[in-house]
Amino acid sequence: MTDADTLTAARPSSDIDPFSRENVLAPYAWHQSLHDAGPLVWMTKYDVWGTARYDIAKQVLDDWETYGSGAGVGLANFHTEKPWRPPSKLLEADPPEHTPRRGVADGVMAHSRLREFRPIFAEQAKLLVDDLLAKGDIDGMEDVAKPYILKVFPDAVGLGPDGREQLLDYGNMVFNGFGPLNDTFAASTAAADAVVDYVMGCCDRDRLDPNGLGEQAYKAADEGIVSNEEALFIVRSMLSAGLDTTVYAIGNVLSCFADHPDEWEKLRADPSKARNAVEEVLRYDSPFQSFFRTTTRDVELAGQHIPAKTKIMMSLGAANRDPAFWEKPDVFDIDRNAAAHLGFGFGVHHCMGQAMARLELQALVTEMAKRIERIEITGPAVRAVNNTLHGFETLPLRVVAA
Ligand code: OVM
Repeated sequence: MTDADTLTAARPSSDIDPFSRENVLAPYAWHQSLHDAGPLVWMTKYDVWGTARYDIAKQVLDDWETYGSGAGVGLANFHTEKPWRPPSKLLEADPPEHTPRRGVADGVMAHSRLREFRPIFAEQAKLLVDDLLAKGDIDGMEDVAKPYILKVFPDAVGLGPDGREQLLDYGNMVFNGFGPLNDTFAASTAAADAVVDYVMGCCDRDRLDPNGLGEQAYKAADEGIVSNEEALFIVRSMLSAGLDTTVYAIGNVLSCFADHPDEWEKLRADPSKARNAVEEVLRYDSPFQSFFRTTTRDVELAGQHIPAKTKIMMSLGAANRDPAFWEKPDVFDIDRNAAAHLGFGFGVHHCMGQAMARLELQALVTEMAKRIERIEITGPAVRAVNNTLHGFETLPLRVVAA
């Protein structure tokens, strides 16, 4: 093909609204049509490009110079639209500004540093499973995901005990805010002022436990690696990204195993499979559904000419089931190698909290696998409505002791 051919190649387009209520509740059908429409598809509803393809999503994520984050990683284009909150100094920034901040955040959240949390999370998981087995009939969100994460993660960062449920309200807003400012977003901002005040207060150095992870970011500011304001924003990033994501992930873990009792049996037979089982859940039913980048220059991608300052949506949930990359993508199999999923993103912005998320999830899944024989769905599970996250609002379950 010559350049001229490429430039006149048909432009696949789609009128799918990835953020409509029906589509966030049930993404897999439209993922399929987006995938089938082409590698890169013009989304007429929002005037952005979109991809459901693993290779394209990864290529975009891997090239921060061409596909930047500074104009926002949601639908809003900061070149022309005002961000709804002051942008993240990690997520919504590019090198070189991003680099020292990310270095500090990586140091704080490094796996080597987090290992000390393993026995603490295991102990919390044990207490939680005691409680679940005493109850028998439970809600996967209210009784498992939320209490566990609201205990272990804010404890690790160094927050006080009061008001923590507001972290989930904040996250709900943040993740809706990566989509359009639609009814879903509006509904989540009802108590915005109080919730934002609470979260920003939590980022204050004086309020953080000196032994927690938040204080570590400020220590880097003492050393002059980042400014105090940047340290505060690193803590804000932890509190923005660290709660709802893992809460939704736990709900998806429970639903996957309730729906696939044979896979639960496999895990019970060898709880050391918890590690890969967690990755497979993140692939098969990704809590994190989509992110955007913005072109920093004119570029050719998948045969399309894309001008500078154009948004590209990467449907990570779809990429994680792309049949061109995964064998039998719609099969939930805890023995498959799921490590290459894009649920934590890829490239310079890949999830800074992934070691933490894995430790939290693995501790809980391991304890459950050792002590719970069966997880059964006992009533209608209700999916949550969120512009970016995919998970449950309610998940009625019965757990049966081994
Ligand atoms: C941040 C942030 C917020 C939400 C998600 C995220 C997935 C980062 O404030 O930096 O990464």
